[in-house]
Amino acid sequence: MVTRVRQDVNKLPQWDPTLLWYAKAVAEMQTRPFNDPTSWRYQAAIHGYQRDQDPFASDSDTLPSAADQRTFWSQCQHSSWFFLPWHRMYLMCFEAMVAATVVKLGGPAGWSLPYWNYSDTSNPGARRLPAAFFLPTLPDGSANALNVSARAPNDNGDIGMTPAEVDIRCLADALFTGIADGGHPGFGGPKTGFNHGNGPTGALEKTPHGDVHVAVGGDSGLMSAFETAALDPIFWLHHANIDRLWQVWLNRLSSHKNPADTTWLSASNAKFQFHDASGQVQTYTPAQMLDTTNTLLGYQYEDTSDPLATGAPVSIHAAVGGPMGAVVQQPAELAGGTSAAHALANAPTTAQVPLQAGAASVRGAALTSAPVARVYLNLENITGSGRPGGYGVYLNVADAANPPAQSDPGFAGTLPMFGVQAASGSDLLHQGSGLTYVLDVTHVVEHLKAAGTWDAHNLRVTFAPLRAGQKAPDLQVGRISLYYGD
Ligand SMILES: [Cu+2]
Repeated sequence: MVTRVRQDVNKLPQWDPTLLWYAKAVAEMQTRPFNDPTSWRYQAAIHGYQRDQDPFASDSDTLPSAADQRTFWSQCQHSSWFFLPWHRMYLMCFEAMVAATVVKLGGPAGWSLPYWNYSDTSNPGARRLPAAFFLPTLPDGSANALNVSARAPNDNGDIGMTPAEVDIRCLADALFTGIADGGHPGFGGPKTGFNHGNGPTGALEKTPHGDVHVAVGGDSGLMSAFETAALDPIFWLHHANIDRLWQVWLNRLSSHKNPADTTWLSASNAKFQFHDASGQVQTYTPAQMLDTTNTLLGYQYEDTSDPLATGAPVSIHAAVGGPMGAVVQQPAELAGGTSAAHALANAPTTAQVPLQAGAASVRGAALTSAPVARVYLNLENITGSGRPGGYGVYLNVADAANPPAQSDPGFAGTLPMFGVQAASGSDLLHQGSGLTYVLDVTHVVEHLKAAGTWDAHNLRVTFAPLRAGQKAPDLQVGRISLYYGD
């Protein structure tokens, strides 16, 4: 039963009651003690927590018990097929807490979380922070709790986010679940158990999700790391949009389906516990998260229409039929990879990737008669510390020291470093194999072949910082490899 509509923040007046009440509720939640599960800081700690990164840490903090922290904190699921359902659970509980707070403060019932559609190409201001998130005061002159200073430098909300960082080509991916073998990581992420952030990342989770995080947070802000992201009130509108894009993807094509695997549906290899708005502990499963209009969730989005124009790229996966007509992926074939780590810097760097001309015979050779094969660039085991922003990736550019604009056909995509520190083992909960991103570079390789700049024995991969002043003291890509796949 739908009781709430999550609205597009860019279509709301600057101080629409939804935003005004959000600001008041955030301020109220910020006054609650840290060990209160409905407090602002506790809610953010559910996503990630590390004491030495807590900007509000104080000697007067009363922390929850160690057992409580282990059960409820640092639970966010990343680089996993649980990314979408886990964040849906998280938003559901948070939204109910804000709604209850609004009522307590004398506001209307039924408050619902708005979403930030930064990918709306019909709105030139879509990539700017909505005004309610940077104005210093509310209309009555009191402080605005939605305005936080720990963000990337911005001019009237303009954080310099580019179209490539909010690209939604992931909506053309046919499969929810990737295989994590060097081929496509899936729209929703690869099959994992409980996973806080190692390994290949699903297409939606990389872009726009990760890019928007680091574009808003910059090189020191809250949004750029798991442990602080949810302390920024814009986090929740960003994730409402990611949650909406899940529904948009499902609506696009009848062949777009959620996993039917009971391991995913019941989270039988993981356990997701939250406090509901009344403070009761609940265990939720992805199976409960499939229909936003069910009794538990009770919401729908103002707009879930298909934003990709007619004739938009349809993934090759859609054409591959498996048993019973199911869409399947064949194992990817390695075309070549580096044998040493490549260090990233605050200036462009280039890695040489040796390719074996004879490798990947069937699909590699057939590449010229596309679309029978896809080409995937894997950036594996990216490790580092801090908040190093993001990189643009280019293949075989002419002037590697001065890479061209992101509109250049040699531009392969972005590498957001959201979560790199958590994935690198700098925090006790994780093993530390780093982030792994997979870029579908089929279109770039086709362009290079047509331009005569493709070399079957050597690939040059250039990494350029997305923003000046990014710090990357110990950031490296463990291995760079190229795969042919479906
Ligand atoms: Cu996020």
